[in-house]
Amino acid sequence: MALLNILRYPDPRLHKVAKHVTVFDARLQKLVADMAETMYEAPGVGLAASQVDVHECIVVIDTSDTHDQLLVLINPEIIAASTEKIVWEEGCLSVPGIYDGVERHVEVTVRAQNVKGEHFELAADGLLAVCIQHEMDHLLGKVFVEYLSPLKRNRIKAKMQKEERALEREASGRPFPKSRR
Ligand code: K1U
Ligand code: ZN
Repeated sequence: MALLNILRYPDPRLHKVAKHVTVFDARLQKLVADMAETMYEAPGVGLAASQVDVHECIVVIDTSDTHDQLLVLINPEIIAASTEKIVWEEGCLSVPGIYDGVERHVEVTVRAQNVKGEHFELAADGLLAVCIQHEMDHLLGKVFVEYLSPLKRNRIKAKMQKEERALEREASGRPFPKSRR
């Protein structure tokens, strides 16, 4: 297995729309295993393939306390959603350190395929329902900060860009200028 690189907002590749999966082979099994390892290591409770620069409709989720309830959703579709909504404080592995409230359906029913291509349906509420909606947004090229006000979003973008420059400098071995610390 291997750890995958998680794209960081505002990387434009996070806005690509993922394609339907049609081939259920060993390559897909390895990708799912690598995504799960990457999610657990981060640590996070979900990961969409878009976040690791693979633009295919694949999601892994584990919201259990024991980290042993891996859910794999391939080609997920929401087939029912409650009218009741909730504002949930969300995070994102592509926007590390940022948490903010997003309005989501309280309950959703999702239809998806497993890694063998078999169809199944799942009814979810609480964090699992929120996580499914968050990950399915990734597949559509949408990052949760896009639900926030333009002011908040631009502040987050500027903070992430500053962090990116610092990470690039660190990797290059060049010192950070004192005036910009
Ligand atoms: O898609 C992602 O970037 C994963 C994201 C999923 C998510 C979390 C919360 C609400 C909606 C969607 C995360 O996993 S962020 C990290 C996180 O929530 C977490 C990290 C460590 C332990 C428990 C949770
Ligand atoms: Zn995310």
